[in-house]
Amino acid sequence: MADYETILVEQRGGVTLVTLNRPQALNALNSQVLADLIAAFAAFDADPSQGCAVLTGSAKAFAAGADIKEMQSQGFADMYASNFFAGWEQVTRTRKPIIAAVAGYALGGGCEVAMMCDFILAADTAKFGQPEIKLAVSPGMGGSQRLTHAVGKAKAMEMVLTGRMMDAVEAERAGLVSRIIPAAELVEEAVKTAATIAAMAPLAVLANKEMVNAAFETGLAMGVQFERRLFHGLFGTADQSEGMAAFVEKRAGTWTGK
Ligand code: CO8
Repeated sequence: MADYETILVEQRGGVTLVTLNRPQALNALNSQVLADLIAAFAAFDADPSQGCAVLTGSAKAFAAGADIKEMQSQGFADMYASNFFAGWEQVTRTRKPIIAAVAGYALGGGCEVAMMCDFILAADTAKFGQPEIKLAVSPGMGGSQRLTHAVGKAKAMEMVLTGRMMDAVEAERAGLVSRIIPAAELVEEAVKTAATIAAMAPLAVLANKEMVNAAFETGLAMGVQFERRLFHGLFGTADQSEGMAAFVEKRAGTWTGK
């Protein structure tokens, strides 16, 4: 497996576990982290033995934001010309699912990257926030949009205007995270959840992820149409014949990814 500077990558069966590893900066996201993550997720997407990924950080911080020290000396011209942060959208183009397993701080860019993943599992220690306004800037990696989609305008507006953090209980109640898990079991439970997904028929996993995402990117009529087309398309796969035959014959299905 490739060597990365700022992340650790290991395969656990069909699950790729990616751990942010800049403990000295609470996993602040700099350009090296971006390059490492893009390479790791591209390798994960291209590896047919891998079905689902987990992105996690440390017990103290998933990630405490974009690297303020890297951005400090940048001016408008540098940021605009380099389209700073645009590379992060690449993470959302990963076709297989990525679960964010968040313990401790997920602030600014850290919260934004967690929200780029397909769903968030939160440790009971998790804290989510968009505190950029305190630095006289704003979310820049999609946070103002994805947080608003996830928790609604009232909470999103309060969080981005005040920089207030949300704990795990509030985040679950608001719909930002799918479940809360005791911190000591977070990674193990996230890998187990990812293994459940990795054991599904691979084409069905891609199609199901794509259609849920369409709910955020299109209107209802287009989204339902998109779902229907993908649903029809899955009836062209060998795994659909196998899955339905296995059900009728009361046995487990075995998938070819065809
Ligand atoms: N960037 C760089 N270094 C960081 C960051 C960060 N975001 N967060 C923490 N660190 C560093 C600290 O500087 C410190 O380093 P050192 O030991 O060298 O001084 C080390 O990590 C440990 O941090 P603390 O000593 O502060 O740890 P505490 O436990 O006291 O506090 C906090 C933890 C509350 C998380 C605190 O570190 C903090 O407030 N961090 C900053 C949080 C923040 O503001 N994040 C948002 C950053 S901006 C962003 O993400 C998106 C900007 C979008 C701009 C769009 C432009 C296009």
